[in-house]
Amino acid sequence: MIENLTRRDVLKLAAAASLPLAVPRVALGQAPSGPIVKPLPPEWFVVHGTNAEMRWETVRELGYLIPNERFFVRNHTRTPSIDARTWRLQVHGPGVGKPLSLSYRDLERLPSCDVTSAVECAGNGRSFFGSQQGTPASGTPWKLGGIGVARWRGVPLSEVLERAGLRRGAVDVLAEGLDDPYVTGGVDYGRVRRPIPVGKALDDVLLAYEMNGRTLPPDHGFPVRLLVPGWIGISSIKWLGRLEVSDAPVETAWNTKWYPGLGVQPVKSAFELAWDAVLPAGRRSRLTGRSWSGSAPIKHVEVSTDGGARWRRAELRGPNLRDAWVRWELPWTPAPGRHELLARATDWTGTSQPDVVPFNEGGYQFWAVVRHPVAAA
Ligand SMILES: Nc1nc2c(c(=O)[nH]1)N[C@H]1C(S)=C(S)[C@@H](COP(=O)(O)O)O[C@H]1N2
Ligand SMILES: [Mo]
Repeated sequence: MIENLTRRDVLKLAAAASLPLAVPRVALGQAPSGPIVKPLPPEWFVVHGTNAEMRWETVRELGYLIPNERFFVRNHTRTPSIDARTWRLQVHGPGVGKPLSLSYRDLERLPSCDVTSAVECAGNGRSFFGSQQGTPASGTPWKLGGIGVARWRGVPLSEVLERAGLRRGAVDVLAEGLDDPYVTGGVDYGRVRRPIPVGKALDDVLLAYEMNGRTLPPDHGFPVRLLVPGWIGISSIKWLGRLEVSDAPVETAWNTKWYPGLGVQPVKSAFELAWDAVLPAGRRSRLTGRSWSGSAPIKHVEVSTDGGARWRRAELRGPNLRDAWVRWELPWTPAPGRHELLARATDWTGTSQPDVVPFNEGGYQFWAVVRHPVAAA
């Protein structure tokens, strides 16, 4: 438990015990100065404003799960500081007969389970609308590092909805975060929130309070976040404060102005390589990567090392879970010079990544095959 204490916890404890705050700064770590609390070493992350993208070249040494300190962060504003002792989750609205106000302890006492799932931003891959298709979309210019896979533990949302007396006529569950209201272009859009249909809410959605066996970190939604397997990241509302169950379809800026009509994430692939990585020429390298789909496990992955002329099947390795990803590898002996690597996955619904995807204003769900430049020397 002790190793999970944040600087804030330490400060609170110190204050509670009225200890002099002469604790050395190094012992506490740096005070969070930006919108993200955890350290963001440049070897691990590319920072885009309030967001931090995972570098794919660092994933090669990692296992199936992305450790909490390596997981990408997408914040509309900044990570809030929430006290779990006073925190409450309100469950209310015309879709429930018995509104609830749950404490952290209440949630801990409810039945829980583990779910291994990706969280992926709908905008992951957005920069390729510009660099690969010549039609830039505005927004965070993610390459492919706006995704991570973790093992989440928490209470199935169905358990809570059942206790709240879910009504037959319930339609949507609107989840709202406790982070600051989102203001952009001079407009205050209110707190970050987005509805999910009741069918999905009852299926596999989790009220997650643990990530990879640790207390949920502040940047990933402490004390409780929603985890919506297979769906775009914005569905998985962090710092959850409220669940409003409606008896009619709900509209918010986050399902009309942004992310309209999106739910399940498409099939995608990434190489565990730096952009413009340099490999040893004339020597056998092991190309590795991961592929994922919100619809089904991955059936096969084809790789081209010559810009798309010829394709070879990669070997799939280890777990291949729906809602998460599969790792793969393939040997390659590059000739000196520049090369373009392509990986194309097909999931078990039979859907393969296309060469080109239609443009959309938001730059969402870029799932075309990405052309990854490397050099051999
Ligand atoms: N309350 C709240 N929830 C949120 C967000 C946010 O800014 N505020 N960002 C969303 C978006 S767009 C994504 S992609 C995921 C990112 O989750 P992560 O930061 O844990 O990786 O959280 C979602 N949940
Ligand atoms: Mo996102």
